[in-house]
Amino acid sequence: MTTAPSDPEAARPNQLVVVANRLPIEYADDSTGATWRRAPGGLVSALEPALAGRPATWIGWSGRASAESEPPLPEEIDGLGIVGVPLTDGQIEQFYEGFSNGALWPLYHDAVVTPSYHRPEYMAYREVNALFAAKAAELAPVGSTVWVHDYQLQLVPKMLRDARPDLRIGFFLHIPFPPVELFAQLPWRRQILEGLLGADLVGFQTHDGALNFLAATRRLMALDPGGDRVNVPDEDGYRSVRVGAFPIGIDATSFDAMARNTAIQARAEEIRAEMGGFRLLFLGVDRLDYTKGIDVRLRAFSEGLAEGLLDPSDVTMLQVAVPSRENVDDYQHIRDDIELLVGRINGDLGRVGDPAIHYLHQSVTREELVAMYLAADVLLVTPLRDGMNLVAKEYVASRVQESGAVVLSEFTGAAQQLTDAFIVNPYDIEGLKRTLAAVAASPPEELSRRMVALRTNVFEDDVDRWVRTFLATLEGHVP
Ligand code: ADQ
Repeated sequence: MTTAPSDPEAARPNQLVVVANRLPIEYADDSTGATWRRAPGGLVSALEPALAGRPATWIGWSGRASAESEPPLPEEIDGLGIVGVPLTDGQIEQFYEGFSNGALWPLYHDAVVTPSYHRPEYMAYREVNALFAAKAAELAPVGSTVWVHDYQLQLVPKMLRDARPDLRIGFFLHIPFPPVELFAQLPWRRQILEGLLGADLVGFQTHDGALNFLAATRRLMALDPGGDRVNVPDEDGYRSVRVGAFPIGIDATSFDAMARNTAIQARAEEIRAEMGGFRLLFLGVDRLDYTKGIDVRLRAFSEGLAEGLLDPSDVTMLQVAVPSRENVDDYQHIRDDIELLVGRINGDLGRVGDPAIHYLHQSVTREELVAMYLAADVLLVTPLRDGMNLVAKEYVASRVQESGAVVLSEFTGAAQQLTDAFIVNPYDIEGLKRTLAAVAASPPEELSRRMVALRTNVFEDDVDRWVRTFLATLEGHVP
């Protein structure tokens, strides 16, 4: 069925419609009263350069259950049109916490915890995807471009194409796409593949992700992908869908500028002083998620201390874990596991006023985050699997003195690009421990050589390039 846009005369092919699970705004109830404001960071900052200069609308969920009484959503923020997709408590539980984060998230991250597949949750996923698709079909001007984001909305491209074949539809997956042997577990694998193939361009963080997807279309749908295209049968014969890797970057210049701010530099000094006398500060910064390998690095660090590979008077560690998905069982378990581990390590290896591991379970401001990046000598990024990992890139962009080191899991998308990091296998605690000791013993010139190379990469492949390349490929400016 084809639905016309509400104002079909308003053909504005230059218009960009972004469809993402979350709107780029947050609800704040502070001294100035209850209000909506722009959420800091995130996808909206990433897309900002692309949105400037062309009319754009963002369709997403506010992050609050629709039953809550609160001020209505703003119609626009900084020139960006805002359109909410209200969700009920039941939909949030089944579509978001259930299918998205209990089935798809673990499955797409190598099933590091066991995915749970529940039919009512998939039904809710389909129902909510239909709500997003209907909103985009209603609002997108004739011939315009719609960019759909991430694993929560994989059915939207096909639903939208069925309703509005005039649109140019792009999809980008921010998390890994798993090997077909794993993906094949999913009872609704065919629906997901058909959903994604509704797009003109399907983008992944890495070549491996793109290849896994193409292999799934071959194995599970008997299609015959060739190169970076797969032909999908439709009523006119077939439609060609382009598939590719578009590794996401960060706004490196803004991290660099913050790191040159004297107040933030002073705060970095203060953090080091508050943590006591040591030569090297190891830092971890993550959403508290079982994919991030937080426990792995805590174990390697503490074993390194206990075995004398690392000198306790020389090194210390700060782990910041931002609360995440706290209604999902596996996230409650990982929090308990990590906090038990931190307690044990500090009990065994700490001294009064001098814990081996400083641990914060909280979100920090961007300024404080950059101060931490500036204060830390070694960043530990040890996910068991991660689509990209922006923290690694943010740390590099903040190291304006060209010092410091990144220990980086080979199972992150970032490892494909940040090849001058110390690349580790997070499943190999012995190897990780030895790498920590090697980094601690590395001459500053060697670390600086690596950091210069890392910075070149992060500044060249920044978010602006990501957006421009994706949209140019989708809109046909790139052959
Ligand atoms: P995430 O899994 O959320 O993103 P990541 O890429 O590291 O992981 O981004 C996390 C963001 O949160 C960073 O911008 C970081 O600064 C911020 N952050 C982390 N801890 C914080 C804290 N304590 N306080 C405040 N801010 C904090 C998903 C995929 C990734 C992919 C991104 C983007 O899982 O693989 O890189 O999307 O595509």
